[in-house]
Amino acid sequence: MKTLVEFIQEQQAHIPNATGEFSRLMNDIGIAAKYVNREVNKAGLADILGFEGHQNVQGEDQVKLDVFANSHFINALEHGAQCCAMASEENEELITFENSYSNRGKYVVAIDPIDGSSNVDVNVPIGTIFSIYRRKSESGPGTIIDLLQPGSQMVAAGYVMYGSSTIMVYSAGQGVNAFTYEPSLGMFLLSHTNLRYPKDGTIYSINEANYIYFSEGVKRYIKYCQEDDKSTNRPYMTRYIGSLVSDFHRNLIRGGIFIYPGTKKNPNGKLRLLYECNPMAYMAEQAGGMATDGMRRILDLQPESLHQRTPIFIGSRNMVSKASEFIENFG
Ligand code: P6P
Repeated sequence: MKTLVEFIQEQQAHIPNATGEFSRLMNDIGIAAKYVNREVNKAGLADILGFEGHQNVQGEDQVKLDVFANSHFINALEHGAQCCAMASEENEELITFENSYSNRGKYVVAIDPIDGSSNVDVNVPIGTIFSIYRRKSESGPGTIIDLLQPGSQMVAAGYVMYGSSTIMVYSAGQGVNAFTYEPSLGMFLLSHTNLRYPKDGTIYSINEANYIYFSEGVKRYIKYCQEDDKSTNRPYMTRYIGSLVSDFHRNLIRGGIFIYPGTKKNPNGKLRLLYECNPMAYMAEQAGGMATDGMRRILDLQPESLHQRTPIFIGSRNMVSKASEFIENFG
């Protein structure tokens, strides 16, 4: 079995002029994920449930696990000194570090420390989502410009899913690989190599409770998924966990499409570009899939602010293309 650390070292060997800084950054994320994993696994016991008593930038009650995870990832990256700034779902403003070591860091990280935290108290799998960019500023603390880069500039992205087992899935541009956590060893072990979407899938994931607020194109695509046509394996199956990492991971393994579209109430949808849609879109493309906002490639979108939202259609290439046709033809 190959550990995450060994795999990262091996990948570094393929990167010309690699100096080990990226490897160190990835290992820092892996260490923080172990701490979070331990807390998630005892969430029901450690009185970690219940709301922290104040709200995060999204106006949502902050669950203690959010706070715990956020602080661990920030501390790990600050002390690893490879990251000069961060954007986090839990922090309204850009996160920079006072210590001079971090300010020499070459990278910046956008992170959702616990995505789907409202699922914690019903034991539905939750996840951490992260994306890594090279800084653009020359020196000193990172700046917001370093974080507002299009996803096409990403150097790596990944997620940790705290589910029936804990798995870290990431890509640094050489395909997507997954590492399952072995708690008795305290290590992430390579369990899935070069994950690829099946070109076609038969699962569609969307919260149909919002049906009346969807555009005509989305409504017609949903009906297309439900039509009886054995030659195209329809009707498809609908699967929706309400935890992005879980819905994404299932579709990556089995094939499928996840859609969180804009609605009449929320034209830009719900999911955040920087630390939810961009990292997932990067991994989807690395796995042979596709990710658009219904019309444009997610990774081409130019972010204007840290917490901006975007509609997202992501998954098996042929399914996303078909959905985009409906959006194009019916709006
Ligand atoms: P809805 C969880 O709150 C989350 O941010 C994602 O993990 C998930 O895909 C989405 O929101 C679910 O949203 O509106 O369907 O409950």
